[in-house]
Parts: sequence; C-alpha cells; structure tokens
Amino acid sequence: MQSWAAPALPTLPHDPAPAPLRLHSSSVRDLVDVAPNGTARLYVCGITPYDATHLGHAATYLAFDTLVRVWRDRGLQVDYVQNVTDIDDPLLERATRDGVDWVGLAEQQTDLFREDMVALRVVPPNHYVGAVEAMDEIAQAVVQLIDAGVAYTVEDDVYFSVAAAPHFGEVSGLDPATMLALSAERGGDPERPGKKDPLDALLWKAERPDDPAWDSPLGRGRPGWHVECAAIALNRLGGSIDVQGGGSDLVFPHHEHSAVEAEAITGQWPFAKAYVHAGMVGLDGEKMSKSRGNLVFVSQLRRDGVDPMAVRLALLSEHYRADREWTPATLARAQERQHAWREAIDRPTGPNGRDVLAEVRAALSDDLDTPGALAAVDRWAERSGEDANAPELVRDVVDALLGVGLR
Ligand code: 5CA
Ligand code: ZN
Repeated sequence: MQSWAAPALPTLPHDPAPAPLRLHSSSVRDLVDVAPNGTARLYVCGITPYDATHLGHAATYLAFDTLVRVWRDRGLQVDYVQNVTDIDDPLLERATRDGVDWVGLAEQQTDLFREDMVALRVVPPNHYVGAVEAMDEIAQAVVQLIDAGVAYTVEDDVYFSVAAAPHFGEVSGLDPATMLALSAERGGDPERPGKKDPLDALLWKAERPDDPAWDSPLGRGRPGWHVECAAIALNRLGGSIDVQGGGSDLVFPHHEHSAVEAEAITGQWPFAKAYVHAGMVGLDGEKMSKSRGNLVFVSQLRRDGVDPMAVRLALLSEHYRADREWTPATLARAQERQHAWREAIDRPTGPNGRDVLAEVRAALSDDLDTPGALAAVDRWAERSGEDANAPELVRDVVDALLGVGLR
C-alpha cells in the first residue's frame, strides 16, 4: 500500500554518548533497555479502517512516532512496518450497518488516516501493508503453522492450538479467567464447540455465504486477525524484532497470539524484545472506542480550524502509557503552550539551547517521557538569555524530537 509523505527531520547536533533508551515492555512488566544495533526493527499494529482517525488512534501512533524520532536522532536506521486490517469482521459489520461497500469504506478511511498522519507530522512506516494485498503470504503462514503441527481444524476453519505454544501467556502475564473474558470481548470465540482450548484463535475462516473470500492452499476463505500481523511482520522484519507496538487493548489476545504464532513459524523467541503499549484515551470517563461511539476525530478538529500541531502537543502532554481523558482543557493548554513556544523561538536570543536538547533527549530516553520533554521546553521558553543560536536550535529540537513544527 501507499504509505504517506514524510515530514522533514532536522538533524540535531550529534550526541556522542546517548543515555540508554529504556521502554516499558508488557512481557517484562518493567522497563527494558532497547538498544538495536544499526537498524531498529519496529512493527506497529495499524488501523482497522473505519472510524479513523480518532484521538485514541492518533495518541498511539504519536507514541511510536516519538520512538522513531528518538531512534533516528541516535543515527539508527528504522525499519518500520505497519499493517491495515482492511478485511475483518468489525469492518464488514460497519459496512453492512451503513449499507456501503466494505472495500470503498476501507479505502476512504485509510485515505483519511494518511491525511491525518501527514497533518500530525507522523513519520511514515517504510512498509505499509494491507491484509488484502498480503493475503497469499498470510495463507502461507497458516500453511506453515499446520505443517508445524500447531494448528487443527474445526469444521473447515483452522485454529492455532495454544497447548502447542510453550510461551503462551508470557506477553500479557494474565490469568486464564481474565484471558477468557478478554478473548470474548476482543474478537475471539471462546464459546465455540469443537475447539481444543477456548483460547485457541482462528487462523483461517472458511468461506461463508455472503462473506468475502480468497483462494488459498487452505481452500477459499479469509485469515484470522493475529496471524495477519505475525505474517506481515515476519516477512519484512524477520523473527526477532526490537519493538512490537500498539494500544494496551492489543496486549491480549492480539499480541499474545501473534507472538506465539510467529514463534511457531520461526522457532525464535521472543518475537519482540519489547512489547510496548500505549494507554487508552477516553472521553467523558469511557475509553474512546468505535463500539461506544464516543469519538473525537482528528479530521473534525482540522475542519474546525484547530492547528494539528496543537493536537499533537495536547496528545504528547501526558505520558503515552497513561490512560487519559481528552477534554477541551487539554487542547486549550496545548494551544497556550504552542503560542508561548512560538513567541520564544521568534526572539533573537534565548537561554542555552544545548541544555534543552540534552534535557529533551534525557526525558525521551526514559520511556518516552514526553511530559518531561515538554516541561524542559517550557522552562526554556519562560526565561530569557543571551544565546543567539538558541531559538533556532530549540525550534529544531521541537521539530525533530517532538514532531512539532512551530512555523
Ligand atoms: N487493526 C487492529 C490492529 S492489527 C486495530 O486494533 N485497529 S484499531 O483501528 O482498532 O486500532 C488502531 C490502534 O489504535 C491500535 O493500536 C489500538 O490499540 C489503538 N487504539 C484504539 N482505541 C484507542 C484509544 N481509545 N486510545 C488509544 N489507542 C487506541
Ligand atoms: Zn495487529
């Protein structure tokens, strides 16, 4: 798939001895050092293209954009893959509900997402891959799982057997009762008769009447969700990536399953050195979600004349792992901050810019502490100083590391 246009990234003064980058990994339930050698390999789960792009989506992609920017600042190549779940039950259900063609809905929503990503100055993945265009490779991954002896059929559908996955449970660390509840809530089918374990996940769904289907060595049908991401990631990044990312609602079952399915194909564990999850953005006390319909869209804010850079600042003003509320005050504070920063970088001189650079780098190295990074820029903007290079350097710091263009 076509990705989107990349924002320009100013080059900052070289940091000869960067602090170790530490990120919270769900599987460790603590911070881990993330130190790729030369090339960083990142897989971030993409949208299911309907109800895009709400502020929860945007917040999650901004968290991983911050990571990409930190890696790039360290001189690393970033091999970044993101999928689009352009065929799945929720997309079909929405298309049916609205009486529209599911292909058209997916295309239109993916276009809107790309536009929003450009407006928010998000660095694009270098592989942007739709499930439909990856159909053959996903089916091939299912064939490999069958050949590996970790899959079985129920009627004509193929399931992954969690009993054959020694590491199943390590990503989320959840107890079986919680896993069962989340599986039922998030696209699984624990109640289906004939499964060996209620937590076994669908790998291939045989064709049903009035349901889209593709030819494959498994017969006509379409893939399950977790194997989609496992296959798309493995075929572009290999078996032991640096970071798998997404929102915290993907920890279980999605990332739990895609990790063990990838392992069953490659024999490599862990699938990701760090499983990094962003907190949920809520509105009026509830998680912002398509099913609840309590959504604020990036595109609506743009239409209302809100500067996307203020949206970006607002979403970075709290830590990416925190569950948080979107309120009008969040946006108003970001607009004030943007105004104060603009004024400060328009001055002829300012306080030492190198100090701000060091503080922003230090904050972001500490599990992408964007509130800490923003506070460092606030302190700089509040003071006056004699450094004639500072305004331009700080503008570049804010642009390269925080993705906020101030002019
Ligand atoms: N296509 C799958 C992943 S393979 C999917 O989850 N799509 S999605 O459109 O539902 O969500 C896209 C991304 O946004 C996921 O990483 C999800 O965890 C994240 N997300 C969804 N809702 C929120 C929210 N309210 N706050 C933060 N992130 C969210
Ligand atoms: Zn995914």
